Amino acid sequence: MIIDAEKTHSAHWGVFTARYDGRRLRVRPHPGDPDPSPVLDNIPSAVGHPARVAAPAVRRGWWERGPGRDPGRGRDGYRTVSWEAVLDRLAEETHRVRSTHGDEAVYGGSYGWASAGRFHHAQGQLHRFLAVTGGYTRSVNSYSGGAAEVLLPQILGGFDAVTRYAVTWDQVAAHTDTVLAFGGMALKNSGIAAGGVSRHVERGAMRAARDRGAMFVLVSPLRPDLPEEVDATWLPIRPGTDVALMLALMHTVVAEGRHDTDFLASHCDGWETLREYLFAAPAKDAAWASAITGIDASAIRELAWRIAYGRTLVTVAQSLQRAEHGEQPVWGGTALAAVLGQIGLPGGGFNYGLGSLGHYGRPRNAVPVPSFSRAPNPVNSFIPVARVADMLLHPGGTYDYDGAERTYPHVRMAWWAGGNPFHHHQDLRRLRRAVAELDTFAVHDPVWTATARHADVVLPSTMTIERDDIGATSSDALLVAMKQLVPVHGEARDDYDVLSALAHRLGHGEAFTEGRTAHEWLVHMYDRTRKALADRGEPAPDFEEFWERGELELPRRPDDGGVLARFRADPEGHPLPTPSGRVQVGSATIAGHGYDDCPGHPAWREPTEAPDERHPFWLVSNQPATRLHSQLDFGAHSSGSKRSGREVVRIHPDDAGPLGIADGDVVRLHNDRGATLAAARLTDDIRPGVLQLPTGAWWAPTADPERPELGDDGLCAHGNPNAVTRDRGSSRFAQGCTGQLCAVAVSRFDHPLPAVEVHRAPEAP
Ligand SMILES: Nc1nc2c(c(=O)[nH]1)N[C@H]1C(S)=C(S)[C@@H](COP(=O)(O)OP(=O)(O)OC[C@H]3O[C@@H](n4cnc5c(=O)[nH]c(N)nc54)[C@H](O)[C@@H]3O)O[C@H]1N2
Ligand SMILES: Nc1nc2c(c(=O)[nH]1)N[C@H]1C(S)=C(S)[C@@H](COP(=O)(O)OP(=O)(O)OC[C@H]3O[C@@H](n4cnc5c(=O)[nH]c(N)nc54)[C@H](O)[C@@H]3O)O[C@H]1N2
Ligand SMILES: [Mo]
Repeated sequence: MIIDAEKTHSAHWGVFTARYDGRRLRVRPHPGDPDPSPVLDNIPSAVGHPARVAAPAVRRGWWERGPGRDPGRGRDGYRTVSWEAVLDRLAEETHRVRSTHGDEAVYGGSYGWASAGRFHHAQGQLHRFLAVTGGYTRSVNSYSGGAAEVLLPQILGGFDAVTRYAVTWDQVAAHTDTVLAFGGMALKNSGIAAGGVSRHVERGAMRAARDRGAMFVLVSPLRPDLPEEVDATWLPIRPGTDVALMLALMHTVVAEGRHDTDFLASHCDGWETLREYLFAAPAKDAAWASAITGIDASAIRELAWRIAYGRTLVTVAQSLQRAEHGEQPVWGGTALAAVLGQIGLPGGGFNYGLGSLGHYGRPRNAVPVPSFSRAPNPVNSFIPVARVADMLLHPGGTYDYDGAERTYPHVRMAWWAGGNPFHHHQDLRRLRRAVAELDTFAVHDPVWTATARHADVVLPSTMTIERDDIGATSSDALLVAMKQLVPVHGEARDDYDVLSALAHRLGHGEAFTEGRTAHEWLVHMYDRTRKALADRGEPAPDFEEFWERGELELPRRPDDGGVLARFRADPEGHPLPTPSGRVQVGSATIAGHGYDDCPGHPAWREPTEAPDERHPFWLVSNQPATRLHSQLDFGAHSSGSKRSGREVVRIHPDDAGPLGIADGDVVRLHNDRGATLAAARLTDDIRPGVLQLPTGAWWAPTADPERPELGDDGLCAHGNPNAVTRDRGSSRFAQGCTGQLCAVAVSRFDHPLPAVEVHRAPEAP
């Protein structure tokens, strides 16, 4: 490894260059990035950090007593063992589970973001390993968009088609008159793109639209969800009620005869059903919605007037559907855009998730980007991803999903690489009980996350900065040579090497590696892109030249509005993939499932958990501004945003005052499920009655002095909201994650403060 040279690399939060002098790593954003993400500042702290897993580790209880149900997970100590010993034992255990209980007894859903490189992508590696060695129970959908992923193909189009490649930022800058953003389009969120992002264009595009006279309307409990520069009109809505506002906007537009009857007739299906619901008692008018949403009826009527003229774009952030009945605002936003007749127009209509992620709203590359080869999974067993604790706690239990009744498999072994369920799942104390049911839990991670601390076997992975890879995504034009920047930490190994060694022990080594080294895989993966470039007659440098240059700009397809624009122009010739081929503003298919919590048209349903006397606040647990999820939580930028080492909860002064909470106080957020500490920040940028605590502070369970009966994990000392969130599906239809919203109480914490000690390896007992 050559040190002290400037090298290219990439993270989900941006392309960068870095220089390592043998001690320190200096990181600089890519010179072509107009608005780099400050999350880059977390990277240098990772080098040699005490949170790293330095050598393979096994949980004592598992190593000494063997596999089996064990509430000691999360509580036991660890000991270091050799790679040879741990790989032998793990291969043996995998074989035992499969031969005793069948291949579906291995859970390899392994949800998570891992790192940006396309070869060393931990999930892809693990799935391939589990597939070639016999198969596994997989997961479907994501925590990000679980409700929308099941709904959108039924009502509008494929998930990628209506997030990535429909309305682009260039179109917003050039064409949109009114941007109606439900949940906003926070720059903190679009800073992140799966596979990396070379140019953060969102701020510039919004500013250009604003300079042209476009109006931005922010519907959100939090003001910073749109950048200050766009001067948005802020409608601080009560969380979880957006569909009521959407219904009232439709009602008002229709009552005044300003809906697009032609578009509804020629391009939509189910309008009669929806129309009937809008006007049936109680009429879904502005006064009705005002009582539910907390937004003035006059403001709703004024907004309905505004959006019916000119080019209007409705966006719905992913957060809205990460909640109970989360399908409804996605459907409501689609239907609203259809009523306005705007779907498929440049800069108009509906773009699901625009602004939630940096890889949305951009033209598509004209050539495929490198990706690691999948292997077919011979087992056809799956769960919707966020139902993992239900599966472990109720093997053989039944549940509804997408029109079918399904049965949970009996999983004995779970395997995780590149994800952190003890960050991302809801109700972490319940997840701990679920994981206790396993025979064996194997985790690959570079750092001692809360998940690693629940594993029986911890396999130390290299970090992305310790290996060569290729960064790419289909909606970013830059292919990046991700070069190794620093030496490998301790005994860490690439996931590929670990899984190759295990595959060999299980007799499938050749099938897993196809005889390639990691470097040979990179060349192989790059070759697909090179060939496609050559076929188009474009410059197609060979791998060595690409690597030498550090990057390659790919050609892009025209920014033509994609499937929605083609459908608008010719609904018969380019039908949508929905049951009718049209926009389903109502759906006989979904109605046919008979789910009251997701009926056959967008509808308002009361949530079954909402603030009440005991738990008077909505807690919004949104994505953190200072990191990606839980990754590099110990990094300089993430740590710098904490107060006294704890995550910050935002609270309105009118709420804090009567509770005797001052800025900087440590508070306890709690409900029946558990509690977490956080440091209070008082701000009037939040709707009263709402608290906001981002995700990602590593779970630090300890006893709660206010509720000792909960045992040793009643309180998170650090500020992880999943200590209190609810583990339940969005509806019987989609079963998406509902982590964004839950009801809590808040009080000042006047007990001695428990230390936060999770950013280092657990002590040997
Ligand atoms: N309450 C609440 N909860 C939520 C959400 C919410 O809004 N509210 N949002 C949800 C959403 S949208 C998401 S996407 C999830 C995110 O949840 P995750 O994707 O699970 O979160 P990350 O912190 O990105 O976890 C990635 C893990 O991979 C590890 N890693 C990185 N590189 C490598 C590698 O090369 N090899 C290996 N083996 N490991 C690696 C990191 O150290 C880290 O532990 O959280 C969800 N949880
Ligand atoms: N910096 C950073 N960016 C990220 C990520 C990260 O971890 N860090 N994660 C990435 C991932 S994996 C994903 S899936 C996306 C997620 O993208 P989103 O889900 O859009 O992101 P969030 O920040 O969770 O939510 C956006 C905003 O929605 C608002 N909101 C919450 N509930 C409601 C509601 O009921 N109604 C309305 N109108 N607004 C509401 C909140 O104020 C919140 O700030 O973010 C991506 N971007
Ligand atoms: Mo996500």
